[in-house]
Amino acid sequence: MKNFISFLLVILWGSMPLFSQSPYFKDSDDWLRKAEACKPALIYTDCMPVTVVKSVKDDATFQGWRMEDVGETDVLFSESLKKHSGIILDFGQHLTGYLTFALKTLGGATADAPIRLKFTFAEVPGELNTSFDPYHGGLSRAWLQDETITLMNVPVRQTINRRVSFRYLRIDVLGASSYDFAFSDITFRAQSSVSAMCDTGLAETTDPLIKRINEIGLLTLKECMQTVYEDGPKRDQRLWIGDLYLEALANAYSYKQHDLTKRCLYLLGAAADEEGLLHATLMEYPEPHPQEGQHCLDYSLIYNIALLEYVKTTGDKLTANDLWPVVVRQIEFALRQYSSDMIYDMHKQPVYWLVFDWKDGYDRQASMQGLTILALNKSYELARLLGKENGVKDWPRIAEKMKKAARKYLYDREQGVVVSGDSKQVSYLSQAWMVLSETLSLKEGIKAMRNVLAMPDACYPGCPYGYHYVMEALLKCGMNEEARRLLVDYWGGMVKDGADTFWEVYDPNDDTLSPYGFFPVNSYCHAWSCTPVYFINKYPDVFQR
Ligand code: RAM
Repeated sequence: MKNFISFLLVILWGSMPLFSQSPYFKDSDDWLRKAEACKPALIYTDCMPVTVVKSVKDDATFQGWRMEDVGETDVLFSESLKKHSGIILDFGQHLTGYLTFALKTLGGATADAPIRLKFTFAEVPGELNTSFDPYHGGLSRAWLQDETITLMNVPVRQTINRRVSFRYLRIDVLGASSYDFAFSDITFRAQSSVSAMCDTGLAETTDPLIKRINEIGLLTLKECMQTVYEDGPKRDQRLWIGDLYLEALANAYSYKQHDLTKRCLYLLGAAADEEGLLHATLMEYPEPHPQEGQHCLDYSLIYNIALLEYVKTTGDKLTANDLWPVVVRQIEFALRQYSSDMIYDMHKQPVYWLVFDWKDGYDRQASMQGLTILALNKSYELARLLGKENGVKDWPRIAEKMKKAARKYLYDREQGVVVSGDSKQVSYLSQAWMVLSETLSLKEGIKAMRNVLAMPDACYPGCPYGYHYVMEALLKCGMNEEARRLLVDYWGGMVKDGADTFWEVYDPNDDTLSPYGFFPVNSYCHAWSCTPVYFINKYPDVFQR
Protein backbone atom coordinates (compact mmCIF):
# COMPACT_ATOMS: atom_id res chain seq x y z
CA MET A 1 0.00 0.00 0.00
CA LYS A 2 2.79 2.38 1.04
CA ASN A 3 4.57 1.58 -2.20
CA PHE A 4 1.43 2.21 -4.21
CA ILE A 5 0.99 5.65 -2.60
CA SER A 6 4.60 6.55 -3.35
CA PHE A 7 4.05 5.39 -6.92
CA LEU A 8 0.98 7.62 -7.22
CA LEU A 9 2.87 10.57 -5.78
CA VAL A 10 5.66 10.11 -8.30
CA ILE A 11 3.13 10.00 -11.15
CA LEU A 12 1.34 13.08 -9.87
CA TRP A 13 4.57 14.95 -9.26
CA GLY A 14 5.79 14.05 -12.73
CA SER A 15 2.71 15.56 -14.33
CA MET A 16 2.64 18.68 -12.16
CA PRO A 17 3.91 21.99 -13.59
CA LEU A 18 7.36 22.65 -12.22
CA PHE A 19 6.79 26.27 -11.26
CA SER A 20 4.48 27.35 -8.52
CA GLN A 21 3.08 30.52 -10.12
CA SER A 22 0.47 30.42 -12.89
CA PRO A 23 2.38 30.75 -16.13
CA TYR A 24 1.69 33.80 -18.26
CA PHE A 25 2.63 31.99 -21.44
CA LYS A 26 0.13 29.26 -22.26
CA ASP A 27 2.77 26.99 -23.74
CA SER A 28 5.06 27.04 -20.72
CA ASP A 29 4.60 23.35 -19.97
CA ASP A 30 5.45 22.45 -23.50
CA TRP A 31 8.54 24.67 -23.33
CA LEU A 32 9.64 22.86 -20.21
CA ARG A 33 9.26 19.54 -21.94
CA LYS A 34 11.30 20.81 -24.87
CA ALA A 35 13.95 22.06 -22.46
CA GLU A 36 14.12 18.67 -20.77
CA ALA A 37 14.45 16.93 -24.14
CA CYS A 38 17.61 18.98 -24.76
CA LYS A 39 19.16 18.22 -21.39
CA PRO A 40 22.68 17.02 -22.12
CA ALA A 41 24.24 13.94 -20.59
CA LEU A 42 27.19 14.69 -18.35
CA ILE A 43 30.59 13.30 -19.21
CA TYR A 44 32.77 12.16 -16.32
CA THR A 45 36.54 11.98 -16.02
CA ASP A 46 38.45 10.59 -13.04
CA CYS A 47 41.36 12.76 -11.92
CA MET A 48 44.07 12.31 -9.29
CA PRO A 49 46.10 14.97 -7.50
CA VAL A 50 49.21 15.79 -9.50
CA THR A 51 51.52 17.10 -6.82
CA VAL A 52 51.83 18.35 -3.26
CA VAL A 53 52.29 22.12 -2.97
CA LYS A 54 52.80 24.69 -0.25
CA SER A 55 51.44 28.21 0.00
CA VAL A 56 54.02 30.96 -0.20
CA LYS A 57 53.23 34.52 0.86
CA ASP A 58 54.42 36.75 -1.97
CA ASP A 59 53.19 40.30 -2.25
CA ALA A 60 54.22 40.43 -5.89
CA THR A 61 51.61 37.82 -6.83
CA PHE A 62 47.83 37.97 -7.22
CA GLN A 63 46.15 38.40 -3.82
CA GLY A 64 49.58 37.93 -2.20
CA TRP A 65 49.83 34.13 -2.44
CA ARG A 66 51.33 31.59 -4.78
CA MET A 67 51.84 27.84 -4.72
CA GLU A 68 55.19 26.10 -4.82
CA ASP A 69 55.70 22.39 -5.62
CA VAL A 70 57.05 20.37 -2.73
CA GLY A 71 56.84 16.82 -3.95
CA GLU A 72 55.04 13.71 -5.05
CA THR A 73 51.64 12.62 -3.79
CA ASP A 74 52.77 9.14 -2.63
CA VAL A 75 53.12 10.38 0.97
CA LEU A 76 49.33 10.41 1.04
CA PHE A 77 49.25 6.65 0.64
CA SER A 78 52.35 5.57 2.56
CA GLU A 79 52.74 7.93 5.51
CA SER A 80 50.49 8.72 8.45
CA LEU A 81 48.12 11.57 7.59
CA LYS A 82 48.61 12.81 11.17
CA LYS A 83 52.13 13.86 10.14
CA HIS A 84 50.75 15.76 7.15
CA SER A 85 47.80 17.67 8.53
CA GLY A 86 47.36 20.80 6.38
CA ILE A 87 48.76 19.11 3.28
CA ILE A 88 47.78 20.89 0.04
CA LEU A 89 47.16 18.91 -3.12
CA ASP A 90 47.30 20.42 -6.56
CA PHE A 91 45.08 18.72 -9.14
CA GLY A 92 46.90 20.62 -11.89
CA GLN A 93 43.79 22.18 -13.43
CA HIS A 94 40.41 23.60 -12.55
CA LEU A 95 37.88 20.81 -12.00
CA THR A 96 34.20 20.55 -11.14
CA GLY A 97 32.61 17.47 -9.60
CA TYR A 98 32.82 15.16 -6.61
CA LEU A 99 35.68 13.89 -4.44
CA THR A 100 35.83 10.26 -3.34
CA PHE A 101 38.45 9.03 -0.89
CA ALA A 102 39.25 5.89 1.05
CA LEU A 103 41.27 5.54 4.25
CA LYS A 104 43.23 2.60 5.61
CA THR A 105 45.02 2.02 8.90
CA LEU A 106 48.80 1.72 8.85
CA GLY A 107 51.12 -0.78 10.53
CA GLY A 108 48.39 -3.35 11.10
CA ALA A 109 46.60 -1.04 13.56
CA THR A 110 42.89 -1.43 14.29
CA ALA A 111 40.81 1.74 14.42
CA ASP A 112 39.61 2.51 17.96
CA ALA A 113 38.11 5.96 17.52
CA PRO A 114 36.60 8.18 14.82
CA ILE A 115 38.62 10.54 12.65
CA ARG A 116 37.58 14.05 11.77
CA LEU A 117 38.94 15.63 8.60
CA LYS A 118 38.43 19.02 7.02
CA PHE A 119 38.63 19.35 3.24
CA THR A 120 39.01 22.88 1.88
CA PHE A 121 38.71 23.29 -1.88
CA ALA A 122 39.94 26.47 -3.55
CA GLU A 123 40.02 27.84 -7.06
CA VAL A 124 42.89 30.26 -6.33
CA PRO A 125 45.71 30.32 -3.76
CA GLY A 126 44.41 33.43 -1.97
CA GLU A 127 41.13 31.69 -1.23
CA LEU A 128 42.95 28.90 0.59
CA ASN A 129 45.00 31.29 2.67
CA THR A 130 42.31 33.65 3.92
CA SER A 131 40.45 32.76 7.05
CA PHE A 132 36.73 32.32 6.27
CA ASP A 133 35.58 33.19 9.79
CA PRO A 134 34.28 35.38 11.26
CA TYR A 135 32.42 35.69 8.00
CA HIS A 136 31.27 39.12 6.83
CA GLY A 137 30.50 38.42 3.17
CA GLY A 138 27.22 39.48 1.58
CA LEU A 139 26.37 36.01 0.22
CA SER A 140 25.85 32.79 2.14
CA ARG A 141 28.89 31.54 4.08
CA ALA A 142 27.97 28.09 2.77
CA TRP A 143 29.31 28.93 -0.69
CA LEU A 144 32.82 28.64 0.72
CA GLN A 145 34.06 25.16 0.04
CA ASP A 146 35.18 23.77 3.39
CA GLU A 147 33.67 20.47 4.44
CA THR A 148 34.25 18.74 7.78
CA ILE A 149 33.62 15.03 7.89
CA THR A 150 33.68 12.56 10.78
CA LEU A 151 34.48 8.99 9.86
CA MET A 152 33.38 6.50 12.47
CA ASN A 153 35.30 3.55 11.07
CA VAL A 154 38.49 2.85 9.16
CA PRO A 155 38.84 1.40 6.57
CA VAL A 156 36.27 3.58 4.93
CA ARG A 157 35.33 4.83 1.50
CA GLN A 158 33.38 8.05 1.19
CA THR A 159 32.19 10.53 -1.41
CA ILE A 160 31.76 14.12 -0.29
CA ASN A 161 28.23 14.71 -1.38
CA ARG A 162 28.68 18.32 -2.36
CA ARG A 163 29.73 19.34 -5.86
CA VAL A 164 32.85 21.49 -5.70
CA SER A 165 35.02 23.50 -8.10
CA PHE A 166 38.69 23.89 -7.41
CA ARG A 167 42.28 23.28 -8.29
CA TYR A 168 43.77 23.12 -4.78
CA LEU A 169 42.63 20.96 -1.88
CA ARG A 170 43.88 21.29 1.71
CA ILE A 171 43.27 18.45 4.12
CA ASP A 172 43.39 19.11 7.87
CA VAL A 173 43.21 16.41 10.51
CA LEU A 174 40.89 17.83 13.17
CA GLY A 175 40.56 14.74 15.31
CA ALA A 176 42.46 11.47 15.49
CA SER A 177 43.32 8.72 17.92
CA SER A 178 46.71 7.11 18.50
CA TYR A 179 46.59 4.78 15.50
CA ASP A 180 48.07 5.78 12.15
CA PHE A 181 46.10 5.99 8.95
CA ALA A 182 46.61 7.07 5.35
CA PHE A 183 44.67 7.34 2.12
CA SER A 184 44.19 4.25 0.03
CA ASP A 185 42.44 6.26 -2.68
CA ILE A 186 41.69 9.86 -3.52
CA THR A 187 39.94 10.43 -6.82
CA PHE A 188 38.04 13.37 -8.18
CA ARG A 189 35.25 12.66 -10.64
CA ALA A 190 35.14 15.75 -12.86
CA GLN A 191 32.05 16.53 -14.90
CA SER A 192 30.96 18.71 -17.78
CA SER A 193 28.51 18.35 -20.63
CA VAL A 194 31.36 18.73 -23.11
CA SER A 195 34.10 16.15 -23.30
CA ALA A 196 37.51 17.38 -24.22
CA MET A 197 38.82 20.87 -24.70
CA CYS A 198 38.00 21.64 -28.29
CA ASP A 199 40.72 22.81 -30.62
CA THR A 200 39.52 25.95 -32.32
CA GLY A 201 42.50 25.82 -34.67
CA LEU A 202 44.11 29.23 -34.34
CA ALA A 203 46.46 30.46 -37.07
CA GLU A 204 50.18 29.72 -36.63
CA THR A 205 50.82 33.43 -36.43
CA THR A 206 48.77 33.84 -33.25
CA ASP A 207 50.66 35.43 -30.38
CA PRO A 208 51.37 32.80 -27.65
CA LEU A 209 49.63 34.93 -25.02
CA ILE A 210 46.49 35.12 -27.18
CA LYS A 211 46.65 31.33 -27.69
CA ARG A 212 46.79 30.92 -23.95
CA ILE A 213 43.86 33.32 -23.48
CA ASN A 214 41.86 31.23 -25.95
CA GLU A 215 42.69 28.00 -24.08
CA ILE A 216 41.74 29.44 -20.72
CA GLY A 217 38.52 30.81 -22.18
CA LEU A 218 37.68 27.35 -23.54
CA LEU A 219 38.35 25.71 -20.19
CA THR A 220 36.27 28.34 -18.40
CA LEU A 221 33.38 27.68 -20.75
CA LYS A 222 33.73 23.90 -20.45
CA GLU A 223 33.57 24.07 -16.67
CA CYS A 224 30.42 26.19 -16.82
CA MET A 225 28.71 23.93 -19.38
CA GLN A 226 26.87 21.55 -17.11
CA THR A 227 23.20 20.67 -17.63
CA VAL A 228 22.58 24.38 -18.08
CA TYR A 229 25.03 27.16 -18.82
CA GLU A 230 26.01 27.90 -15.26
CA ASP A 231 27.41 31.28 -14.31
CA GLY A 232 30.09 29.75 -12.12
CA PRO A 233 30.52 26.11 -11.14
CA LYS A 234 31.57 27.16 -7.64
CA ARG A 235 29.01 29.95 -7.31
CA ASP A 236 26.09 30.53 -8.12
CA GLN A 237 25.85 27.22 -10.02
CA ARG A 238 22.81 28.49 -11.90
CA LEU A 239 21.58 29.96 -15.11
CA TRP A 240 21.60 33.74 -15.47
CA ILE A 241 20.48 35.41 -18.68
CA GLY A 242 23.55 37.64 -19.06
CA ASP A 243 25.91 34.72 -18.62
CA LEU A 244 23.88 32.53 -20.97
CA TYR A 245 24.17 35.11 -23.74
CA LEU A 246 27.94 35.36 -23.55
CA GLU A 247 28.41 31.60 -23.13
CA ALA A 248 26.24 30.97 -26.18
CA LEU A 249 28.38 33.38 -28.22
CA ALA A 250 31.58 31.58 -27.20
CA ASN A 251 29.96 28.16 -27.68
CA ALA A 252 29.04 29.06 -31.25
CA TYR A 253 32.78 29.48 -31.98
CA SER A 254 33.93 26.39 -30.08
CA TYR A 255 31.93 23.45 -28.70
CA LYS A 256 28.84 24.16 -30.82
CA GLN A 257 26.47 22.50 -28.33
CA HIS A 258 23.50 24.49 -29.58
CA ASP A 259 20.99 22.28 -27.79
CA LEU A 260 22.27 23.59 -24.49
CA THR A 261 21.50 27.13 -25.64
CA LYS A 262 18.06 26.01 -26.77
CA ARG A 263 17.43 24.30 -23.42
CA CYS A 264 18.32 27.44 -21.50
CA LEU A 265 16.17 29.69 -23.68
CA TYR A 266 13.15 27.43 -23.18
CA LEU A 267 13.74 27.08 -19.43
CA LEU A 268 13.91 30.83 -18.98
CA GLY A 269 10.82 31.42 -21.10
CA ALA A 270 8.88 28.84 -19.08
CA ALA A 271 10.04 30.41 -15.83
CA ALA A 272 8.72 33.91 -16.61
CA ASP A 273 6.55 35.40 -13.88
CA GLU A 274 2.78 35.68 -13.86
CA GLU A 275 2.97 38.82 -16.02
CA GLY A 276 5.43 37.41 -18.50
CA LEU A 277 8.50 39.22 -17.20
CA LEU A 278 11.54 36.96 -17.29
CA HIS A 279 13.28 35.98 -14.13
CA ALA A 280 16.94 36.84 -14.50
CA THR A 281 18.03 33.53 -13.05
CA LEU A 282 16.89 29.99 -12.39
CA MET A 283 18.07 26.89 -10.61
CA GLU A 284 17.69 23.33 -11.78
CA TYR A 285 17.28 21.39 -8.54
CA PRO A 286 15.28 19.72 -7.20
CA GLU A 287 13.23 20.82 -10.21
CA PRO A 288 13.89 23.78 -12.50
CA HIS A 289 12.58 26.89 -10.77
CA PRO A 290 13.26 30.62 -10.96
CA GLN A 291 14.73 32.65 -8.15
CA GLU A 292 11.40 34.24 -7.32
CA GLY A 293 11.18 37.99 -7.78
CA GLN A 294 14.70 38.26 -9.19
CA HIS A 295 14.29 40.44 -12.26
CA CYS A 296 16.95 42.44 -14.09
CA LEU A 297 15.47 44.50 -16.87
CA ASP A 298 18.72 44.65 -18.82
CA TYR A 299 18.93 40.84 -18.72
CA SER A 300 15.33 40.60 -19.99
CA LEU A 301 16.36 42.58 -23.06
CA ILE A 302 19.56 40.59 -23.46
CA TYR A 303 17.33 37.50 -23.71
CA ASN A 304 15.84 38.88 -26.94
CA ILE A 305 19.29 39.44 -28.39
CA ALA A 306 20.41 35.96 -27.31
CA LEU A 307 17.41 34.39 -29.04
CA LEU A 308 18.16 36.26 -32.26
CA GLU A 309 21.80 35.14 -32.15
CA TYR A 310 20.67 31.57 -31.54
CA VAL A 311 18.45 31.59 -34.64
CA LYS A 312 21.12 33.21 -36.77
CA THR A 313 23.62 30.55 -35.66
CA THR A 314 21.38 27.51 -35.97
CA GLY A 315 18.57 28.46 -38.35
CA ASP A 316 16.14 27.01 -35.77
CA LYS A 317 13.11 29.23 -36.39
CA LEU A 318 10.77 26.79 -34.65
CA THR A 319 12.26 27.61 -31.27
CA ALA A 320 12.21 31.32 -32.02
CA ASN A 321 8.58 31.11 -33.11
CA ASP A 322 7.67 29.40 -29.86
CA LEU A 323 9.47 31.98 -27.78
CA TRP A 324 8.43 35.03 -29.79
CA PRO A 325 5.73 36.07 -27.23
CA VAL A 326 8.49 36.29 -24.61
CA VAL A 327 10.42 38.70 -26.80
CA VAL A 328 7.39 40.95 -27.28
CA ARG A 329 6.63 40.98 -23.57
CA GLN A 330 10.15 42.00 -22.52
CA ILE A 331 10.01 44.96 -24.89
CA GLU A 332 6.66 45.98 -23.40
CA PHE A 333 8.12 45.94 -19.92
CA ALA A 334 11.12 48.03 -20.94
CA LEU A 335 9.04 50.64 -22.75
CA ARG A 336 6.97 51.27 -19.63
CA GLN A 337 10.07 52.64 -17.91
CA TYR A 338 10.51 55.51 -20.38
CA SER A 339 9.61 59.13 -19.70
CA SER A 340 7.47 61.08 -22.16
CA ASP A 341 10.65 62.52 -23.66
CA MET A 342 11.88 58.97 -24.32
CA ILE A 343 14.61 58.78 -21.73
CA TYR A 344 14.95 55.76 -19.44
CA ASP A 345 13.59 56.90 -16.08
CA MET A 346 15.72 55.43 -13.31
CA HIS A 347 13.17 56.38 -10.65
CA LYS A 348 9.92 55.22 -12.23
CA GLN A 349 8.16 52.50 -10.24
CA PRO A 350 8.82 49.64 -10.21
CA VAL A 351 12.52 50.47 -10.05
CA TYR A 352 14.31 47.52 -11.66
CA TRP A 353 17.69 46.09 -10.86
CA LEU A 354 20.02 46.75 -13.82
CA VAL A 355 23.19 44.65 -13.88
CA PHE A 356 25.43 45.71 -16.82
CA ASP A 357 28.47 45.28 -14.57
CA TRP A 358 29.42 44.97 -10.93
CA LYS A 359 31.00 48.34 -10.29
CA ASP A 360 30.41 50.71 -7.42
CA GLY A 361 29.20 54.15 -8.43
CA TYR A 362 28.57 53.29 -12.09
CA ASP A 363 25.52 55.09 -13.46
CA ARG A 364 23.50 52.77 -15.67
CA GLN A 365 21.03 55.16 -17.26
CA ALA A 366 22.82 55.79 -20.56
CA SER A 367 23.71 52.10 -20.84
CA MET A 368 20.06 51.15 -20.42
CA GLN A 369 19.02 53.72 -23.01
CA GLY A 370 21.53 52.22 -25.46
CA LEU A 371 20.59 48.64 -24.69
CA THR A 372 16.87 49.33 -25.16
CA ILE A 373 17.54 50.85 -28.58
CA LEU A 374 19.69 47.89 -29.55
CA ALA A 375 17.13 45.39 -28.23
CA LEU A 376 14.32 47.08 -30.16
CA ASN A 377 16.30 46.86 -33.37
CA LYS A 378 17.52 43.30 -32.80
CA SER A 379 14.04 42.15 -31.79
CA TYR A 380 12.71 43.74 -34.96
CA GLU A 381 15.36 41.87 -36.95
CA LEU A 382 14.08 38.67 -35.34
CA ALA A 383 10.51 39.65 -36.22
CA ARG A 384 11.56 40.01 -39.86
CA LEU A 385 13.29 36.64 -39.82
CA LEU A 386 10.08 35.08 -38.51
CA GLY A 387 7.78 37.08 -40.76
CA LYS A 388 6.20 38.81 -37.78
CA GLU A 389 7.19 42.41 -38.45
CA ASN A 390 3.66 43.59 -39.11
CA GLY A 391 2.73 43.15 -35.48
CA VAL A 392 5.63 45.28 -34.26
CA LYS A 393 5.86 47.96 -36.93
CA ASP A 394 6.34 50.74 -34.40
CA TRP A 395 9.56 49.35 -32.86
CA PRO A 396 12.04 50.92 -35.30
CA ARG A 397 10.23 54.26 -34.92
CA ILE A 398 10.40 54.07 -31.12
CA ALA A 399 14.09 53.21 -31.33
CA GLU A 400 14.67 56.28 -33.49
CA LYS A 401 12.89 58.49 -30.97
CA MET A 402 15.03 57.06 -28.18
CA LYS A 403 18.16 57.74 -30.19
CA LYS A 404 17.12 61.33 -30.77
CA ALA A 405 16.42 61.79 -27.08
CA ALA A 406 19.72 60.20 -26.15
CA ARG A 407 21.59 62.50 -28.47
CA LYS A 408 19.79 65.49 -27.02
CA TYR A 409 20.07 64.71 -23.31
CA LEU A 410 22.95 62.25 -22.97
CA TYR A 411 25.51 63.25 -25.57
CA ASP A 412 27.97 65.95 -24.64
CA ARG A 413 29.10 67.14 -28.03
CA GLU A 414 31.77 69.41 -26.66
CA GLN A 415 33.53 66.72 -24.69
CA GLY A 416 32.72 64.14 -27.38
CA VAL A 417 31.35 61.61 -24.88
CA VAL A 418 28.05 60.24 -23.63
CA VAL A 419 27.16 61.24 -20.08
CA SER A 420 24.85 59.42 -17.71
CA GLY A 421 22.61 60.32 -14.78
CA ASP A 422 22.31 63.50 -12.73
CA SER A 423 26.05 63.58 -12.13
CA LYS A 424 26.66 63.37 -15.90
CA GLN A 425 29.04 60.52 -15.32
CA VAL A 426 31.40 59.46 -18.08
CA SER A 427 31.88 55.71 -18.17
CA TYR A 428 33.29 53.15 -20.58
CA LEU A 429 29.97 51.34 -20.67
CA SER A 430 27.85 54.40 -21.48
CA GLN A 431 30.00 54.91 -24.58
CA ALA A 432 29.97 51.21 -25.46
CA TRP A 433 26.19 50.90 -25.39
CA MET A 434 25.66 54.06 -27.42
CA VAL A 435 28.09 52.70 -30.00
CA LEU A 436 26.50 49.26 -30.09
CA SER A 437 23.03 50.75 -30.53
CA GLU A 438 24.33 53.06 -33.28
CA THR A 439 23.04 56.05 -31.40
CA LEU A 440 26.41 57.62 -32.14
CA SER A 441 27.61 57.74 -35.72
CA LEU A 442 30.77 55.80 -36.49
CA LYS A 443 32.83 58.97 -36.32
CA GLU A 444 31.28 60.01 -33.01
CA GLY A 445 31.66 56.49 -31.66
CA ILE A 446 35.37 56.36 -32.44
CA LYS A 447 35.82 59.74 -30.81
CA ALA A 448 33.83 58.73 -27.72
CA MET A 449 35.74 55.47 -27.27
CA ARG A 450 39.11 57.20 -27.80
CA ASN A 451 38.19 59.93 -25.37
CA VAL A 452 36.97 57.63 -22.64
CA LEU A 453 40.03 55.38 -22.87
CA ALA A 454 42.19 58.45 -22.40
CA MET A 455 40.28 59.81 -19.39
CA PRO A 456 41.98 58.75 -16.17
CA ASP A 457 38.86 59.52 -14.13
CA ALA A 458 36.31 57.78 -16.33
CA CYS A 459 34.36 54.98 -14.67
CA TYR A 460 35.82 51.74 -16.04
CA PRO A 461 34.20 48.28 -15.74
CA GLY A 462 34.79 46.02 -12.75
CA CYS A 463 34.11 42.72 -14.46
CA PRO A 464 34.85 40.84 -17.66
CA TYR A 465 31.10 41.05 -18.33
CA GLY A 466 31.33 44.83 -18.70
CA TYR A 467 34.56 44.59 -20.68
CA HIS A 468 32.89 42.21 -23.13
CA TYR A 469 30.67 45.04 -24.37
CA VAL A 470 33.58 47.48 -24.44
CA MET A 471 35.40 45.01 -26.71
CA GLU A 472 32.32 44.68 -28.94
CA ALA A 473 32.12 48.45 -29.22
CA LEU A 474 35.82 48.83 -30.09
CA LEU A 475 35.51 46.21 -32.81
CA LYS A 476 32.35 47.81 -34.15
CA CYS A 477 34.25 51.09 -34.44
CA GLY A 478 37.07 49.30 -36.27
CA MET A 479 39.43 50.18 -33.40
CA ASN A 480 41.21 46.87 -33.83
CA GLU A 481 44.48 47.87 -32.19
CA GLU A 482 42.66 49.08 -29.09
CA ALA A 483 40.56 45.88 -29.00
CA ARG A 484 43.68 43.74 -29.23
CA ARG A 485 45.36 45.76 -26.51
CA LEU A 486 42.33 45.37 -24.26
CA LEU A 487 42.32 41.59 -24.75
CA VAL A 488 46.03 41.32 -24.03
CA ASP A 489 46.03 43.73 -21.10
CA TYR A 490 42.82 42.69 -19.37
CA TRP A 491 42.31 38.95 -19.98
CA GLY A 492 46.08 38.62 -20.49
CA GLY A 493 46.46 40.34 -17.12
CA MET A 494 44.55 37.48 -15.50
CA VAL A 495 46.79 34.99 -17.31
CA LYS A 496 49.89 36.75 -15.99
CA ASP A 497 48.32 36.72 -12.54
CA GLY A 498 48.11 32.92 -12.75
CA ALA A 499 44.49 32.32 -13.85
CA ASP A 500 43.60 28.73 -14.78
CA THR A 501 40.11 29.89 -15.68
CA PHE A 502 38.83 33.45 -16.05
CA TRP A 503 37.47 35.25 -13.02
CA GLU A 504 34.08 36.77 -12.24
CA VAL A 505 35.63 40.02 -11.06
CA TYR A 506 38.95 41.45 -12.12
CA ASP A 507 40.28 44.92 -11.53
CA PRO A 508 44.04 45.07 -12.12
CA ASN A 509 44.13 47.89 -9.55
CA ASP A 510 42.47 45.89 -6.79
CA ASP A 511 43.12 42.15 -6.35
CA THR A 512 40.65 41.73 -3.53
CA LEU A 513 37.72 43.55 -5.12
CA SER A 514 34.47 41.74 -4.39
CA PRO A 515 30.84 42.73 -5.01
CA TYR A 516 30.07 40.55 -1.99
CA GLY A 517 32.43 42.14 0.52
CA PHE A 518 34.75 39.12 0.76
CA PHE A 519 36.94 38.03 -2.15
CA PRO A 520 37.11 34.28 -1.37
CA VAL A 521 33.42 34.03 -2.20
CA ASN A 522 34.03 35.47 -5.70
CA SER A 523 33.85 32.92 -8.48
CA TYR A 524 37.20 32.28 -10.17
CA CYS A 525 35.78 30.33 -13.08
CA HIS A 526 33.05 32.49 -14.44
CA ALA A 527 30.98 32.11 -17.56
CA TRP A 528 30.78 35.75 -18.48
CA SER A 529 34.56 35.91 -18.64
CA CYS A 530 34.99 33.29 -21.37
CA THR A 531 34.28 35.49 -24.38
CA PRO A 532 37.84 35.86 -25.64
CA VAL A 533 36.97 32.53 -27.32
CA TYR A 534 34.31 34.37 -29.29
CA PHE A 535 36.45 37.40 -30.12
CA ILE A 536 39.64 35.53 -31.03
CA ASN A 537 37.85 33.09 -33.31
CA LYS A 538 35.37 35.48 -34.85
CA TYR A 539 37.96 38.11 -35.71
CA PRO A 540 41.07 36.22 -36.88
CA ASP A 541 42.44 39.30 -38.65
CA VAL A 542 42.55 41.18 -35.37
CA PHE A 543 43.63 38.48 -32.94
CA GLN A 544 45.40 35.75 -34.89
CA ARG A 545 47.80 37.68 -37.05
C1 RAM B 1 26.19 37.32 -9.91
C2 RAM B 1 26.86 36.39 -10.83
C3 RAM B 1 26.16 36.18 -12.15
C4 RAM B 1 25.51 37.43 -12.63
C5 RAM B 1 24.67 38.05 -11.59
C6 RAM B 1 23.97 39.29 -12.02
O1 RAM B 1 25.42 36.62 -9.01
O2 RAM B 1 28.12 36.88 -11.01
O3 RAM B 1 27.08 35.74 -13.09
O4 RAM B 1 24.83 37.21 -13.82
O5 RAM B 1 25.49 38.37 -10.51
